[in-house]
Amino acid sequence: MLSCRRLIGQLANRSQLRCYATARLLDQRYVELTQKNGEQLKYPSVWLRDNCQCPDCFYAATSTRKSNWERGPLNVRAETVRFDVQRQQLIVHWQDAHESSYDLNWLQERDFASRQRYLDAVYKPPMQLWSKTEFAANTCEFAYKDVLKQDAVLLQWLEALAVKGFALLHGAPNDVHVVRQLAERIGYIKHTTYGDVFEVKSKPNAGNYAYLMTPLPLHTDMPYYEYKAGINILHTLVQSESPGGSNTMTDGFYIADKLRREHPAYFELLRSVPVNWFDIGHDGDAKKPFHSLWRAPIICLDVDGQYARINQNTTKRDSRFSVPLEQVVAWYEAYDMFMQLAQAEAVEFKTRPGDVFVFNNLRMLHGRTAYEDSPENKRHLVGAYVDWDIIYSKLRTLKFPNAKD
Ligand code: OGA
Ligand code: NM2
Ligand code: ZN
Ligand code: ZN
Repeated sequence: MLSCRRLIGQLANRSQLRCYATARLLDQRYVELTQKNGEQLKYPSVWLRDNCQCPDCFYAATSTRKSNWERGPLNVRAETVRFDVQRQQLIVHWQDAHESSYDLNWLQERDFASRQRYLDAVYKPPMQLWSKTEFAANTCEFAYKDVLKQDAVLLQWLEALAVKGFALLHGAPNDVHVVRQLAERIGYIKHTTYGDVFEVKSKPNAGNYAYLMTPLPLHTDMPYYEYKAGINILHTLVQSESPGGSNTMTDGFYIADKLRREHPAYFELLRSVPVNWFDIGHDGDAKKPFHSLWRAPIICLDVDGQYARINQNTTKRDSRFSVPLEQVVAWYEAYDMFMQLAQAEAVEFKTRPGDVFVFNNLRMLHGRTAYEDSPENKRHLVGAYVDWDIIYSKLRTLKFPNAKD
């Protein structure tokens, strides 16, 4: 039998279709709705009052609560509750003579028991972690021009970045503005101490290890930033014809998870011991000096205990290790295991001119194999960053253009 919610979804506006429900007050603290099929929905009355939808309490133009409470709604009790079948609404009468009504649909969408549904659908699509052998199956590829022209493709690209952690674009023109165009297609480019658009090529007096032709071991960019760059957009204009110059990549969240399963004590050390990440110098000839410093562990979890950020860059790890002496050796053992696992799971591929390699810089360890750079044999990439706040926002506007309604 179809659930009430599905019926409403499928047959909206057919007013003859009604869900019968009964409402009751439990201990004046909760309101319980029992639907005809026996399904129950339960809401704290303080939350109902806090989210009253009447024009005195709610400003429809911005879909937000009005700020008429100084201390919050905790002290107003519900007096009576009933379900109005005709209007398909829960009606609450409060002790201060206020009345609130809530559409059943609205309540169902805010069911506390199904809260994960909202987090997965709207907050962030669940990530799919992958091992080396699953690389091909997780590779999503798009045509550059389609990403620029079609919103549906832009959405697929951003979804792939959020879920798989990387994606490849093909067919970009030989133009240094490609990365800016992609960043602005999403929203806003990120300005950093390396500028907004940066050129990755072998440079004399290189101000960053990435601007050499030596191997660039697995790392994440900018661990030395509190607001670390979200995605890295790397456009290949010229690829080295020498052997090497290939990209390497490992899913850092997959590695963290493997470490957690196989070596929980090491995981705990890398999750908890803070490392000082630093970057001191200046970029190119502009000579604007910088001194970046951010203290954070290698594996960072978010408030839900999900993987949030990996920090790793050997060249940016400060020799000032500001932890108790007794933690140091154990930390190095854990770090060594993490890097062994990361290297064992690293994939390697060589981009061609016109390719744009885009990846989640909070998640993917990435690097590059050594190459020979000479006047006749060059390698030239152009890069830019975009923050995840901007990307998720764009993704949601594409997926839910009527979110406010
Ligand atoms: C970087 C980087 C990869 C490459 O510049 O941080 O990871 O292919 N570059 O040169
Ligand atoms: N670049 C490419 O974190 C880093 O310093 C990695 C960043 C120089 C902007 C390289
Ligand atoms: Zn109200
Ligand atoms: Zn990098």
